[in-house]
Amino acid sequence: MPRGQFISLEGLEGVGKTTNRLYIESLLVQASIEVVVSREPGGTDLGESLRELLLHGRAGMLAQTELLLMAASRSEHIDKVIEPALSQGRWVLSDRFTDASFAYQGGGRELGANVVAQLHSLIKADLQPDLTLLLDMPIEAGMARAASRGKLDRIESEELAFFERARTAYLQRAADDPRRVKVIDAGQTLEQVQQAVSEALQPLLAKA
Ligand code: Z5A
Repeated sequence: MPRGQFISLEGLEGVGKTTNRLYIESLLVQASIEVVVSREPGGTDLGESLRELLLHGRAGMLAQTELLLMAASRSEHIDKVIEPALSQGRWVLSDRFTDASFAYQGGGRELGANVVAQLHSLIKADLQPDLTLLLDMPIEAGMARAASRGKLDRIESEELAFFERARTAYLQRAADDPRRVKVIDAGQTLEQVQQAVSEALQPLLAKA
């Protein structure tokens, strides 16, 4: 059985990840591809408990504690959900993966890319998605979209400079690996964004 394809969706607040996750899922289902849709932090029972702590726990968590908890969730997710699905020929669509730690903890929290990479090698999270869609738009515009959802969680409540550093780190990841990471202008109309998403998926769909 051929191994499944692994797609991750990334981007800052309000860029439309959930909206486009649903769209990608519908494209894959139309193509008769069996897909496991998941997310980080989360994706397993333990990962979802860690997510609760990470997003809604008390303020004052150390940056390195945040990184370690993200990594713990990721380790469980890879071992119990992603690898089994891919090896059974199913595709995996994950709402965020390793690039998010490079962006938010490496960039936003200023821990640096080397620390994130070292931790990933320690937990054997060197798995790379076959395709990463990075939805990108100016931070204030994304925040205005996200604000319409109501109360902000612990990370969403950070200052603007934090998100600027995270965005820079995301774009650096894309510049370092343009074959894998496709940057999509999320500030366009939803139809235009979906057109770009669909085009980025074509090389993978052609292999299915
Ligand atoms: N995190 C981390 O720090 N380190 C890590 O390693 C990992 C994660 C894995 C997870 O939150 C948090 O964890 C996240 C990073 C951190 N923290 N922050 N801050 P999440 O991923 O679950 O939550 P989110 O970032 O808020 O994602 P989301 O729920 O998918 O929201 P979204 O991207 O904003 O998507 P949306 O709800 O589809 O869109 C927002 C609104 O915009 C909505 O009303 C849409 O109808 C609208 N929309 C979407 N597209 C368009 C277009 N094109 N035009 C106009 N309006 C649009």
